[in-house]
Amino acid sequence: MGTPENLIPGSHVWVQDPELAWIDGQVQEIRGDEADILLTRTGEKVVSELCKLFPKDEDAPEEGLDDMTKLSYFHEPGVLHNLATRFTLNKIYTYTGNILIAINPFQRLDYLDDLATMEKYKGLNIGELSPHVFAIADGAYRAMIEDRRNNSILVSGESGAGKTETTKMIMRYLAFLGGHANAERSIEQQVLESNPVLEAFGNAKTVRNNNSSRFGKFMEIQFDNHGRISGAAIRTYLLERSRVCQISDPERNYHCFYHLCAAPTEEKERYKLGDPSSFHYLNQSNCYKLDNTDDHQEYLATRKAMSVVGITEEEQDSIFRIIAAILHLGNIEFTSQDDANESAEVKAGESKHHLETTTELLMCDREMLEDVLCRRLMITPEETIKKSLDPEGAAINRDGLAKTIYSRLFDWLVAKINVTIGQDPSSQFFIGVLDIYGFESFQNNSFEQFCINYTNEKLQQHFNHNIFKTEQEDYKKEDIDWSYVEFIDNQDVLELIEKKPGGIIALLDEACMFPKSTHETFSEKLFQSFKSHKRFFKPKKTRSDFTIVHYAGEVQYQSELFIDKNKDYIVPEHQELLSSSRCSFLAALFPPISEEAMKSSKFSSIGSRFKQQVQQLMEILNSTEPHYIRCIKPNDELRPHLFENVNVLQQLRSGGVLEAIQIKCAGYPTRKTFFEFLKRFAILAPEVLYKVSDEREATKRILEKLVLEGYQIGKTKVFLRAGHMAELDSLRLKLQSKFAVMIQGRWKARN
Ligand code: AOV
Ligand code: MG
Repeated sequence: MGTPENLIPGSHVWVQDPELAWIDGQVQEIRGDEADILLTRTGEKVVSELCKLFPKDEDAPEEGLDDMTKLSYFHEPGVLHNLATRFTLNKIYTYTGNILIAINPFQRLDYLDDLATMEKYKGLNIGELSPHVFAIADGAYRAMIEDRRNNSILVSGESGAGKTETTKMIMRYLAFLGGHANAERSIEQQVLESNPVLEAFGNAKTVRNNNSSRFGKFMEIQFDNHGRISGAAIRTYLLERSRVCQISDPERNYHCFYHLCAAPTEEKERYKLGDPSSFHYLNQSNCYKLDNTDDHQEYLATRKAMSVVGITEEEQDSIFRIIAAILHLGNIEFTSQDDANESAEVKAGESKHHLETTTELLMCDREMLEDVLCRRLMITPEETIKKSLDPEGAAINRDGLAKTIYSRLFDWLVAKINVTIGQDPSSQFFIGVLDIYGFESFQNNSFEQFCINYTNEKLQQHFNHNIFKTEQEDYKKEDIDWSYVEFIDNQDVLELIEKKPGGIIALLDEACMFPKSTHETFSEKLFQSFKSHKRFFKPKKTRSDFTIVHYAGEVQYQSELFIDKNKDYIVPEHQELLSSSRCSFLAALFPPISEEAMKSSKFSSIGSRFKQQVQQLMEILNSTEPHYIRCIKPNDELRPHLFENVNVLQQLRSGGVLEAIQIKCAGYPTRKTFFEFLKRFAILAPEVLYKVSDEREATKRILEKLVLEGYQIGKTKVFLRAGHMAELDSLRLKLQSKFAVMIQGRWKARN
């Protein structure tokens, strides 16, 4: 991409640097294939190969450019420098054509999302004001109204990059556009207040993000014929269940547990709660508090939000009682009745006390709870026997019960919010907003990361397809002169994961159905099946780990818990216990299941169901006009004012942003059918259209009249270069306002 032949002594260039990715300097001398460079920052001299240098635009405006497609030198260092420059000036948004890049500021920038800012962006075309999430939301809203078509806004980026915050801004803006003035429990208020509720129960502090979403969310905001919000539907994806009973330092469990432990004294007494550090499910980590967050205030806010979304006081009481019960349940420890360490029983002392409290809070039978925790029914074709668990087995069993209760509770919350807000059956169109967990690669990666990364692969493909494929195919179809830009497709990773039969999910299901499977036999099967797959390998020095080469990098998965976590199975005794609770709320979470279903204990696969959900989501997305927001995390310390080049570059690469920029710049970011074009722009030069009936010809004449350069006219569409659309639109807008003034003037004159 560099143009070394144009470099001469004195040229300003970008040089590769191991720490900062790119640094700038000036060419001093050129010797053959090499050049001496004087680094601007340090005054040091370095030698670099000519072909590794990139020209630096010395005339670029100091404040950077708000759209990458306007860069005069388009290359990696240019893009990075532009983002860094803007970030220093607190300009966190930058366009790449119609993709918005948003860099997490890790600080409140008030001017970013106040009411005045929303007012400003209302009804403006993209590009008329500085880049903003509101401009994207406004564009989606207007496209929906004008084209009468569903739109979607896809927010992506790695964990902690700002997806959830961005999504909330989009929702606020849509509520602002499509709201019903002054109604306190209006639909839009309920839509907005669903956020704190779902965050309290579905978000937690991780090493990557203090408020990490542990579930995916797609929200369909429905509008009526007048463009007012008339309903909404929230779909959530795969809550991380394991967190309820297992956390590692310095992470936290779900926020709601800490909120409740900071509730007003009277409530804490009612739920028999103490300090979070006294509960096993919370004290596996030393982190109890979040910076800048007061759990007491959060508790009150959650309660209030729950009321807004229609959760009654009584239901709230039950919910928090169940949350408290989970904490007490986690404190029940087991010991062995005999020396053989075989038959578990609840330990004397504290554990008995917690057993008692759990019983009270769950309003169930004490003996039954103890029995359910320590023993398991074994059903064989001949007979049903009750088998004692060993203490370890009992603890696992207890955790299973906790997870089951918590995930049912979460599902209930989502369903309840959906009922309260209500779907509008007569709604004409919607804007879908997707906020889904970002790509994850930890020290330990299990089934959850596998599912999360699979989703991200799907979304990446959607992005690729839209940006790249449609772009190229469109050019091809239209016979437009176009040199192809190669791009990386991730179809092969997707096949590795989701192919049926033979993909990883399918093989996992097989392993789950075969009683003798272990994680080792499962891994072995994977190794055999994908021996020569480009995207899969067995890492060295491990026995059962496997590595997938994802679009965003390699991730090493530990297969230990895959089989267990893939089984969506409720222990029949748990079911029976909970459905017999005297708390009608809890009992209703576990409606009795038929004897037959109970006996068959057929395995249902979480992975396969998740795959199906993701596929459904993709179908919905494919039926909409997509808008993309790519969030970027400027550093891993979650600090304001810190922009780490290497880190950002990695995200730009893995998110396909750089390729998108390249393809956009090289090509024609805007294309319109002749009809669309004329509908919009005939007004600009009506005089040239006299007696022209052919749309193509008409389009041609208008463009010639307006003296735009570089556009191309295809078979059915016109292809415009970056910047053309904005130019045309502003001409149109000027003309329209002139007309408006004229008409107003005449009207006044007449009256
Ligand atoms: P995520 O949704 O992308 O991560 P969040 O939206 O939760 O990330 O952002 C992480 C944190 O960054 C927030 O809690 C804020 O402190 C800060 N932040 C993000 N965007 C902004 C903004 N526009 N202004 C100010 N602060 C911001 V994850 O859900 O972990 O994938 O799973
Ligand atoms: Mg999030």
